Amino acid sequence: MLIDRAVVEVRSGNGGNGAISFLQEKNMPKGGPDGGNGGKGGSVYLIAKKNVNTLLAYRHSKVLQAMDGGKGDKKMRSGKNAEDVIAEVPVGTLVYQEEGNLLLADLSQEGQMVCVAKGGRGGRGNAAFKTSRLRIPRIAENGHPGERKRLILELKLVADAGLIGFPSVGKSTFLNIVSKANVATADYPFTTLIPNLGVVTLPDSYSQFVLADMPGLIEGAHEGKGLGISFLRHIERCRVLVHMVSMGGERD
Ligand SMILES: Nc1nc2c(ncn2[C@@H]2O[C@H](COP(=O)(O)OP(=O)(O)OP(=O)(O)O)[C@@H](O)[C@H]2O)c(=O)[nH]1
Ligand SMILES: [Mg+2]
Repeated sequence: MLIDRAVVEVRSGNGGNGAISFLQEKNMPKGGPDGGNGGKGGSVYLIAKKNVNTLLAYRHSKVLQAMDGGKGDKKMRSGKNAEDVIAEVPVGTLVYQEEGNLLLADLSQEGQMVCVAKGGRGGRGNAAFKTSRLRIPRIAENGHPGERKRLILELKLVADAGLIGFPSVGKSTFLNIVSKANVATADYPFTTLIPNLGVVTLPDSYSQFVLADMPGLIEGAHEGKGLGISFLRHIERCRVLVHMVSMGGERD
């Protein structure tokens, strides 16, 4: 199975409620309002990372959830802001909102980050409602709710050149020779199940480009034959396609 698509649910935290409280001290029995504000709910972010190669991690942990903000407290104490959740995805990940199939982000650069669920704002405590007219406010705000969304993550490799061709024509062998990649090669078809990347350094030793080795392509792939069309999305972003042809004669 190609790990290049995953469905995840993201949930940001609710904001904490504001507090209703009045200062009570021996020498000041009727102190003013001192209810603090609620803390912010945590947000969920996705960040593109070069060292992450697949969406495999999202096959198993399908929910990314941030915590709720803390409640406000007496003595003007604000609730704790919840920590954000920052999840790493491969460079080249497209992020869609499932509802409406809306493209939210195209994470094509290392370190690029997108907020996919914003944490709820904390509610204001009653101290914030004090005015010259309203000296004893008995009201506070509830925290704002967090968001919940289902996302579709889709990985398209970002490569300069892509190697395509029938199974077992030597695509992976070629990649291993021209780059430092060390991918499996064997004399049976469909040895390569997921695309592999290698960095090719040119003889001037300054210029480099990224070469992608693809699974074998057979006639009818666009109709689902062989490994089907699911990996073809990876070659859409290659600037050059190199079609390898075996010189060994007719295949059986
Ligand atoms: N005779 C000969 N054999 C080769 C050559 N290049 C690769 N091979 C052999 O051909 C077989 C298939 O090579 P791979 O590199 O795995 O081929 P591939 O195109 O990546 O195959 P899939 O991943 O299955 O699509 C291996 O046993 C290689 O050792 C070549 O130039 N000459
Ligand atoms: Mg191969």
